[in-house]
Amino acid sequence: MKAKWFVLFIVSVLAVSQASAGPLPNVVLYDNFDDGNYDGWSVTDPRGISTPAAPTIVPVSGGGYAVAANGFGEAMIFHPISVSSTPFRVEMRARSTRVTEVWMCHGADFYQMMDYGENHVVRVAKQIEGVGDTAFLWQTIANPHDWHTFQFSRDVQGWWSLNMDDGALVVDDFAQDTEFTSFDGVAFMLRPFGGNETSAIDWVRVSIPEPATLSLLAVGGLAILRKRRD
Ligand SMILES: [Ca+2]
Repeated sequence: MKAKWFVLFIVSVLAVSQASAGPLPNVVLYDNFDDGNYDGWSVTDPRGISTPAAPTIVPVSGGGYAVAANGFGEAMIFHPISVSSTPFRVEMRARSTRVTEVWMCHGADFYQMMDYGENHVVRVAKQIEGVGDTAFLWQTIANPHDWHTFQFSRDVQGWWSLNMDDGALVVDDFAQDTEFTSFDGVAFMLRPFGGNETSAIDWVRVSIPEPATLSLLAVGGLAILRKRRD
């Protein structure tokens, strides 16, 4: 019996660790901008078709500082990464008056994940050669101009899912796409509506999900448990 409970405990711990959205050991990029700068990022349009403005750093409630665009300007920053993986996860806390976007870049092409406050939706799309624009998701959200947390993920089979505000809105498997499996950068596009309106990103985290070994350990634990019950 002791062994049974021990195995149950291990399986439970593994299950919880698998479900956790907390810091992961395989984080590719994380920045919360609370040091008051965006060092490591450059004011660049990875498409090479515009000369974007630099975002400002603004203090935000509950989040220290955020990168933001005010007024009518369109601000953009880019951070290099080097990732080859089908599964990945992009998380951010963002606020949108018009739109805040995070891109997973493959050269000048990219996956585009948008807090699209102007249209009261979250949108995910793919752009190729600056003209192709394949939309995967157009999902209405509540309180579109407030701060929200977004988790966009793609699994090993290429299925995309959305989790907003820690499970308040979940859209599983809304598209299957593996057009890009290597990425050389992460970019933000921040577009406000004008005046004192602000579109901002408080933090971003790009990670590769836990390797399958933990899942295999959990499955192995269950198998041992089942065997002991026989
Ligand atoms: Ca922050």
